[in-house]
Amino acid sequence: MEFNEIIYQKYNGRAKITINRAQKLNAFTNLTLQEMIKALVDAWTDKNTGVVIITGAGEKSFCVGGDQSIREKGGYTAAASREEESTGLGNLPLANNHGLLLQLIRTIPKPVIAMVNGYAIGGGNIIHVVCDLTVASSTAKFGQAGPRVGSFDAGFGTAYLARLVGEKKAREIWYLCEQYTAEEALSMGLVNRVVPPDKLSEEVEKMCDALLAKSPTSLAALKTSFNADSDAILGIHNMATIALNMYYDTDESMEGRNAFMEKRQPDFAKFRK
Ligand code: 2NE
Repeated sequence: MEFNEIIYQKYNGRAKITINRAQKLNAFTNLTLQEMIKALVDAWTDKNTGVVIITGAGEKSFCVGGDQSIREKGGYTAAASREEESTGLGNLPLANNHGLLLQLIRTIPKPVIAMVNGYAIGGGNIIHVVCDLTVASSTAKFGQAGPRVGSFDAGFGTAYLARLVGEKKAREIWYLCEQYTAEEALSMGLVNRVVPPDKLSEEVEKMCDALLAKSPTSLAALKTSFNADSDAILGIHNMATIALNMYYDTDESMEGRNAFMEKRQPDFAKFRK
């Protein structure tokens, strides 16, 4: 399989997806998301694969969410959709591709480990949130950006996040858009383990060995049963995706995006109702 924006490797029972846009802090485009979807489907159907790793290229970032430089009024540009034709998955809006990716991470009947090597911000944070397990570098930073940049990732990004960290903390994370260290993430239940950056791969490999030594059917059944309790969140997520696509068509949303790109504070006052 050939990819442009991810690196996909399979070895020793692992399928490893590396978001390969380090020059953009691994912000995703539609093509990135579609390639991740294709890789996950391959990992699902490959009998030699028992565990999936998701990470980001370079040392600075896991993923910082949607690529704001290709966002315009109405959403992320159609320019990228020509490239998407190469995946054969059509040109759905970015928010829909993101939702499909989250759903696939949850439903693939194999454990998915997020190996968070730096920034996990916005839609990038939510990718790791829905993974089964998260191992973070001590240099990682976590947070949401939506209300600052004119976006929101509700559903799994809110209701499921709240199950991990609690309602108050989840609201704080979204409303204030602050960043949290890996140690803070560990103490709030957002990640499983924190290790020094030079031990990150080693720790994830150990975790993969431990998972691959277990019964695959037992793990699949456990994963599915853990999901059952939160599967209804998909309905909220899909509703929120419809709302997000409409929001992307507003001046209010563009003020957030433009302020970020112009490196200034957004002025949302005129949009208060
Ligand atoms: C990521 C963060 C916290 C990093 O801050 P800092 O201070 O370390 O770096 P800086 O200078 O802000 O960013 C470095 C370069 O990366 C680019 C910046 O524009 C900057 O470029 P240059 O000035 O060097 O040319 N960059 C950072 N994030 C980017 C992004 N997402 N897209 C394109 N370029 C990006 C800080 O940069 C930050 O808060 N970034 C914004 C994160 C963000 O807005 N994410 C999207 C949220 S919405 C979303 O993820 C989403 C969606 O839109 C739809 C569905 C689902 C999810």
